[in-house]
Amino acid sequence: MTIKQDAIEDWAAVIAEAQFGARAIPQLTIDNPQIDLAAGYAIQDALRRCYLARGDRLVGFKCGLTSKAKMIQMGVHEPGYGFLTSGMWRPDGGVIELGELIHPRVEAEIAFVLGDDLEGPGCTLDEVIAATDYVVPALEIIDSRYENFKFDLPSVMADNASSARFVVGGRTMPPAALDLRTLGVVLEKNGEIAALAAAAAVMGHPAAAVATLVNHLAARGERIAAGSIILSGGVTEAIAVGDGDHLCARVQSLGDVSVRFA
Ligand code: OOG
Ligand code: MG
Repeated sequence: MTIKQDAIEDWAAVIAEAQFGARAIPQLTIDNPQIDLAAGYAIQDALRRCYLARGDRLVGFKCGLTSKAKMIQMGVHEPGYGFLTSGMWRPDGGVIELGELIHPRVEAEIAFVLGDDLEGPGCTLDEVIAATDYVVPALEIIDSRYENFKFDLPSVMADNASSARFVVGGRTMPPAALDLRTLGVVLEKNGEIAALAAAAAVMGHPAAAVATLVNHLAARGERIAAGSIILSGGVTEAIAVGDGDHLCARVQSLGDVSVRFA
């Protein structure tokens, strides 16, 4: 069944309103079961145009649902991808405004910043490492616009893979200087350990997740430009947060990144 572009634009407007207004909406596919994964990404593309029309800049991309812990937590067993804009970026050690979000959760991730363009198809882990200027610790604040944080893959991709805010911090390091698989990650909430993992939790190697993103974009006629930031996906389950909570990710060899919620 072909879905008309008008319908894609209408659904993107519904998602945009939920995102900018921080209002939960029913999962898109409940009333619109015809929305398949291709339509979900078409809605995400239309949503991206809404962001850019508001003056946001595209600063990079994200991989999501790339670790077993995340897949089990969300009940979705395939990775997905989203875009990151300048307006989603927050400073390390800063405050995240809860009034702008619905029911945020925090993920510890390894971020890649590209020194060279990356283009698929057939992009490999080694090509990702060669094109990466540096890796750096990141916290992603996800905030599904769907009621009860419940979704299937098409509806969450329409919602830009739950992207809301992200923070990078700690130290930058060239990836060739590290074994990214055995990199230890500790996620703390209010000074206590909330979750732990090694970065291999993400597809065996976080650069492998980035390669799948590059190949996903290639199939859509897009490449990733040098200078882009890429989140490779939460290494553990996401942690729900509320007023006053302080979240910190400590990453082996790469230092800390933290935020507070208010
Ligand atoms: C979808 C986004 C998942 C990650 O790092 O796994 C994600 C969600 O769980 O809401 O960003
Ligand atoms: Mg994430």
